[in-house]
Amino acid sequence: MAIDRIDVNVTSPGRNFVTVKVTTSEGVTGLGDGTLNGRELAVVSYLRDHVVPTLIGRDESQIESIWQYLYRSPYWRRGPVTMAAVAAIDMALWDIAAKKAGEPLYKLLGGASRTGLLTYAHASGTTIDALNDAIRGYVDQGFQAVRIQSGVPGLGQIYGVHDAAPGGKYEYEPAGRVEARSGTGPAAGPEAGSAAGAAMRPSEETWETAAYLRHLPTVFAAVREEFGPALHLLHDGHHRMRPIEAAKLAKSLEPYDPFWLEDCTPGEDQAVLRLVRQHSVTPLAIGEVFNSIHDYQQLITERLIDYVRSSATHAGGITGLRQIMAFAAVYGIRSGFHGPTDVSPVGMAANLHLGLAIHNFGIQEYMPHSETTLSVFRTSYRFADGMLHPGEAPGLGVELDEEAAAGYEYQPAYLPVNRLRDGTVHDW
Ligand code: CS2
Ligand code: MG
Repeated sequence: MAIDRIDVNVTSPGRNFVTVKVTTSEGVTGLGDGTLNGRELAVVSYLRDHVVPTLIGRDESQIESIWQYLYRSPYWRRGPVTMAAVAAIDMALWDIAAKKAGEPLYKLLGGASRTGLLTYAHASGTTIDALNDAIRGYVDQGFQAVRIQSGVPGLGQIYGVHDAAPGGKYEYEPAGRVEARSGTGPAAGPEAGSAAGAAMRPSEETWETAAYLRHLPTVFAAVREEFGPALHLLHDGHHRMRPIEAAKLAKSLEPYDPFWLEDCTPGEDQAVLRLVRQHSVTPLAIGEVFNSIHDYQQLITERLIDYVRSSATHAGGITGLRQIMAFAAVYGIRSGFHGPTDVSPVGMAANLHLGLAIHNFGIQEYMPHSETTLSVFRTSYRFADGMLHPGEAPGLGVELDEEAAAGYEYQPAYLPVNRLRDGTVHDW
């Protein structure tokens, strides 16, 4: 039994996805997600040029050893591109192992620790009324937890904030349908320079933290008044605050009992969270841009966070994320795995199987993929009464319809850029 063949599939059914398919000498196949939003083709090259040729002929059951081989042997460790590539292979090997056992993957990870996974939806609105409409839609579907993002008076488009289409379903793609434009685009920021040669640019948004800090507590107050105390409310700060601003926000949200405040500061300078902790008991979640256990060392050992936000896709697969969660368990820190639409259905299934099995599960993010995406990736996970379950199909339980996938060519698409009013590039 050996790895016979590895295909790297790139498809764009509504948004871009990178999927690995590993085929064994016995004809068993496994899928893995290596999608890195806006940098997809870098992962494709890493896989095709540097990973695939080294794995052909290896024993596909040696999942841990292959993970260590891909992680340690190239000398250049970690980083989002590398770890997304490692993740894709790792998931595919776990998928194969579970299919060979004829069991859903969670049974190989220790079995179910719960009956389902508490999950949260994304609700947003440019106004509080629009936001409340979106929340109501999710509550009607059975969600018990909702992430709330809102427009800020005086600011224009803010990342992740959209109203429902008139008379239509509340559905949006927060992370990638902002397509790179050909041509010049608006001149923005001090480095805009000459328009010539600016072939592709992401869109740009304007940000002002003071206006946001004034407005957000009023949004939480209005939502609590409308929906009462029981609905779990989450919020994503998208790394936009300085430490003292983050502490101020965490403290000002306390009366509204948030489930968590996510990414209140940029993730790199971790000691700053001590300041936020000194001033507030609002639970903190960080980690969607991290890619290894080492990124969490200080956050976990100092108990500076309450929830781990990584996904299997961006943190080295099931093997990488399982390491992080075992470490977090020692400190009583729980999972809040990243589940936006730029984690493919394959990556989402990996999150769900691991979440069902580990003891320190907390909550799972869930942005349902579009119908177009789901016509290419056939899933067996299910949602009911605010809970997700990975399903009972052998392996990860996701199939890739390669013929359908071939109909959706890769399209360059980038996340937007965030600037202060004076053009300074800002975190987001
Ligand atoms: C967001 C994501 O899900 C989240 O919490 O922060 O939409 C994130 O911006 C994208 O996944 C980036 O690719
Ligand atoms: Mg986030």
